Amino acid sequence: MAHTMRCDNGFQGPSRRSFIAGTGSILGAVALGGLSPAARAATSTTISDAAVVPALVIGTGYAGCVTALRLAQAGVDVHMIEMGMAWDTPGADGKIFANTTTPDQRSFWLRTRTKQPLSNFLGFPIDKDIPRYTGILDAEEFSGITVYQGRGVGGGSLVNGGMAVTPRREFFGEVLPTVNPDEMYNVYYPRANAELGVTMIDPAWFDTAECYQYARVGCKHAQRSGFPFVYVPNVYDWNYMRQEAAGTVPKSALAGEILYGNNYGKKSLQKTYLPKIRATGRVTISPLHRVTSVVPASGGYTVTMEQLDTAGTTIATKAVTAARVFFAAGSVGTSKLLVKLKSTGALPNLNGEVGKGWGDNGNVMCGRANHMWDPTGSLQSSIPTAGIDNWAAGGAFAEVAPLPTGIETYASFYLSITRTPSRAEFSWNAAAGRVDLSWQTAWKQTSITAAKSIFDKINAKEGTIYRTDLFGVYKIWGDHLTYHPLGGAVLNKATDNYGRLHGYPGLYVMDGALIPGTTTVNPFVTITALAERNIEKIIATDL
Ligand code: FAE
Repeated sequence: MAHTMRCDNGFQGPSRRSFIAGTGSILGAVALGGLSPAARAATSTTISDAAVVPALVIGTGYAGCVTALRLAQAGVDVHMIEMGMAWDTPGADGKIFANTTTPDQRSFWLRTRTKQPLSNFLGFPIDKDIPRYTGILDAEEFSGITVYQGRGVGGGSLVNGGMAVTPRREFFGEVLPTVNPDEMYNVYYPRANAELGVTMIDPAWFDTAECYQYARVGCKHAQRSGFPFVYVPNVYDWNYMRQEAAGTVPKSALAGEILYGNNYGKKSLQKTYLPKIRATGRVTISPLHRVTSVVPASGGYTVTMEQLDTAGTTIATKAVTAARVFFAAGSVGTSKLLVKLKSTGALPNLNGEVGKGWGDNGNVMCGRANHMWDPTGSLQSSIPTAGIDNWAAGGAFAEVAPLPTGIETYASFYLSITRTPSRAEFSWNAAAGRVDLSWQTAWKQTSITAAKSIFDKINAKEGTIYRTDLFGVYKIWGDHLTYHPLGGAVLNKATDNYGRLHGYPGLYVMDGALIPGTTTVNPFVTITALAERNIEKIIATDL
């Protein structure tokens, strides 16, 4: 029998008005997806060696898509360079993306063994060998932390949970202290929510859907301990999920698809910004091209890139001239490039803030073992839609995450975003020829403490304990990773207050590297809104 509850709509998710606008924009994007032949030609070819282009965007995630769309709409021809694959062609199983329960070569970026965020189940390791391939999820290992990132046209939108959260306005000063909140909350957050198609689950359906029993159990336990429980907006198509539940369409969220891509239902950038970008006819996208260098040249900058095959081998090197270069390679990708280019003398005038101010958004995971009378369900939607908002009292916002194993686990699983003071720095390791990150595992302790402020209390109230079998043998906390890298080229420090890199006119940072380590909630709406703000200013004043 479903437990009936009322969660707060605590977040400034989309209003009814922006919901309608968002839906309209999706339909508009789909309609525009029928391209003219000229537009198709413009998007099907990759960039040529020795090309001279007005604008080059490195990366095709949220910031890269916002940048390319707005530049193209302003009449600028744009070339987007993406190290990952296009993800537009089905594999041997007829699907573009692999399932979370059966990872294969499509699942990981150039690894011969999976590196799943939950490494163990019932104490047993669950990773397995796979062929080395330019797969979709990169588990990039630095000393002390593994940073998960999406690889491919669409960036992180291909692999993420779709949780589309606007930070509470009272905490915005912690997120972007030099940005005017009025313009963000009046203009750019609504614009981002509308373009991304952000909507809220229907509470009546949440209350009864079998696939959200795990979230209802999470809600019940949180509320019994006095914690505010909130619905969290998402970009998943809820009507599609209802049809999945009814068995009338192919399953995606209800088949455990998430970390390695969703074949249906999730409105990734492939269904929002990218069709609009293609419809302009002004944008070329080059997948499997990795930028390695940017140096000043007459007419702008020489951008060097490697073209990769699906084994990750360089099959060609191209050098193009771009009048303007927009770094949108993600917090880690942009920071690594800038630190290397400054340290190796390619861009020596970048200032000393480059590489600094990097944080993990306080990510920490844990599971709780419930009593037998509190099953969480063998069918779990892979799309999280609710969380515990204890930011004001304890510095933690915990999303109730699924464990879509297909069997009853009696486990509640959480990804907490926490307030943490630790910030790391990227530096060039000349001997090894790579960029290192100064993160220390012990820095996660503040995050664990913040998360414990919620879960110790719930465990005491419910008479339950932590799961110790998910991250190793007798290990409670998933404190080895982040899904939310932020910072490394912080706004108004490494750049001016709109992302223009100091020292190099025509070079811009657009992505999560601008945000100094925290968004207090899941980050992609803020990354999208900030990019919308910055590119509007850049187009108005620099072009
Ligand atoms: P991103 O989306 O990472 O795009 C950067 C792109 O640049 C990528 O496609 C790279 O492959 C490409 N690139 C990097 N280096 C190069 C190079 N040298 N040359 C060419 N291309 C390059 O950046 N956030 C939420 O708000 N809600 C969620 O529910 C959520 N869940 C997540 C779950 C997982 C498993 C992961 C990994 C992340 C999740 N995130 C979530 C984080 C979110 O996806 C991330 O903050 C954004 O994708 C970052 O956007 P950017 O535009 O900064």
